[in-house]
Amino acid sequence: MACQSSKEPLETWAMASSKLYQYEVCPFCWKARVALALKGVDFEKIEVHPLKKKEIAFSADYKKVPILVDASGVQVNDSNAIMEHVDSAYEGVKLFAAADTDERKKQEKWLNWSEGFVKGIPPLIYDTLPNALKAFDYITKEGKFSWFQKRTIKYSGALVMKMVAKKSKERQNITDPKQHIEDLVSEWEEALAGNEFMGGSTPDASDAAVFGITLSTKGLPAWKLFKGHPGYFSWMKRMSEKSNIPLS
Ligand SMILES: N[C@@H](CCC(=O)N[C@@H](CS)C(=O)NCC(=O)O)C(=O)O
Repeated sequence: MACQSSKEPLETWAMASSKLYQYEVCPFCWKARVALALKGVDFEKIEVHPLKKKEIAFSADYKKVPILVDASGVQVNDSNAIMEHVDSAYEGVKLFAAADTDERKKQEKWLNWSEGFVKGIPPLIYDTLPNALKAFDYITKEGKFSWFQKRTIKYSGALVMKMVAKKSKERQNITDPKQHIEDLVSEWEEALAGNEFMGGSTPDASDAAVFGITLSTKGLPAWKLFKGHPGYFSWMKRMSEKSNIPLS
């Protein structure tokens, strides 16, 4: 399956050499995708079977996604580590400022904030079984898995994620998942304080993280929530332009 190249021009080129092992609906994977796109790095997306995970069998100890295997064969696990690796290994917009600077502290602050933001997403998108099934619908459109595999992933994935989301909602004391995300979106809008990006005139790692997390809801009912906040949506459009990742 991997790539829908006509829709995502900069993300997947014919001569792709780096490989990103991912799930299409995984917000952490989207963080890595945005960082790679902002840096203009060509890469191939490899969709991982969430139950068998044979695509990442090469990774003996780390069994989560995203995993990046870069053009030199270096394996990098974890979305934040991937963003840092990509930033230091490639030219282009700087996602991270030098350590111990005020700029870096601000980036760390909003990256930490994004860890809370991402936790609010599952309660929102897997709140009911129909919504959870919708979130897994993408799998029926992907070409790589067999008909049977697609159905197994869709139904088992939706059931598991609905349960995970319910537990997560309770743990976080979230009473209204929609309102919870609305409040965080307003907080982000306010913190932008009229700047184009959290990084100022160019996106930084926190912009990449928050935009990536937002993109993981593309096509789902939750997506409308983000588009309903004018300041946030304008920032999304600017991020879309910079990363060349379309919003539709
Ligand atoms: N801290 C990691 C979290 C990655 C993560 O939790 N990924 C999930 C998918 S969204 C995963 O692979 N879970 C294990 C599984 O599916 O078995 C990161 O930022 O990359």
